[in-house]
Amino acid sequence: MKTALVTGATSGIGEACVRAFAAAGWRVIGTGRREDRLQALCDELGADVFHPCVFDVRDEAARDRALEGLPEAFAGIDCLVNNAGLALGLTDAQEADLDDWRTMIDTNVTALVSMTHKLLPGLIARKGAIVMLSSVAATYPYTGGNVYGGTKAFVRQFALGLRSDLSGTGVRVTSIEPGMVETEFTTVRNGGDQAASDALYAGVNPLTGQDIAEMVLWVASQPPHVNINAMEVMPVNQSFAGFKVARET
Ligand code: NDP
Ligand code: 8X3
Repeated sequence: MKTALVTGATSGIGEACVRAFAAAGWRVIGTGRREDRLQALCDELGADVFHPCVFDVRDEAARDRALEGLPEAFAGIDCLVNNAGLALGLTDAQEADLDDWRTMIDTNVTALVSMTHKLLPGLIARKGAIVMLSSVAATYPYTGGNVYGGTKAFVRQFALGLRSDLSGTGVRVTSIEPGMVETEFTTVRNGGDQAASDALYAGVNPLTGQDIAEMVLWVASQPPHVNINAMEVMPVNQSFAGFKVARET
């Protein structure tokens, strides 16, 4: 029985990954700050299948305590799903809140790098897999995407760079790059404004957390000689817009 660690398991894509991996016969460690949600997953899936780890990914000491306290059955991690992340705000850079930028960088970049570094020795020993949640925002800039897009471009490039470094170890690394997935993402981005989230997704038939979770599971379930480097995915109703042009007259 293999074990996956999914960061950001309290909601959206991460929560769906927990269910998908558990249904496929994996043990799953789920992390997040909202203990009640992790406990609910544990109640649903059973303590022999799901182990909750409550910590803020930016708090390395809390993370290390949680990892050191893993039950023996969950201690060997075969797949790290680096999913925890967020966007804050959609304002132009010149009006953005620097603290929001710091929070995105600390969560989406610094914590993800640190978690990866922490688990790499074990993943190498077990010839495991790392799946990173990047975004279409890594490749396609949009107004107000500034630092969020920058963090996701980092995630994509970090994943590809890891592939290079880990050559010969048997460890597989993948960057998953979704477009619009209806989760709590847009509510969080808009400071808790559920109506803004509902308006964005209305009539779009967006991707679901489960759509992405099935891709993550598929990537992690490939035969050992197959590495999916990157996967970009959008809802059919989302596509590309043209360049914007500012006119001086
Ligand atoms: P949600 O807001 O639904 O879920 C985000 C998850 O990240 C939650 O479980 C949250 O847990 C966790 N998280 C955020 N900050 C922290 C923190 N400081 N410490 C611990 N956990 C944290 O969003 P999604 O499921 O949509 O997002 C998951 C990932 O997918 C993100 O990296 C996002 O950038 C990416 N993505 C999302 C897309 C979308 O359209 N939804 C598209 C492309 C990529 P808690 O609050 O309990 O700590
Ligand atoms: C989330 C998708 O298009 O809002 O990464 O940036 S988008």
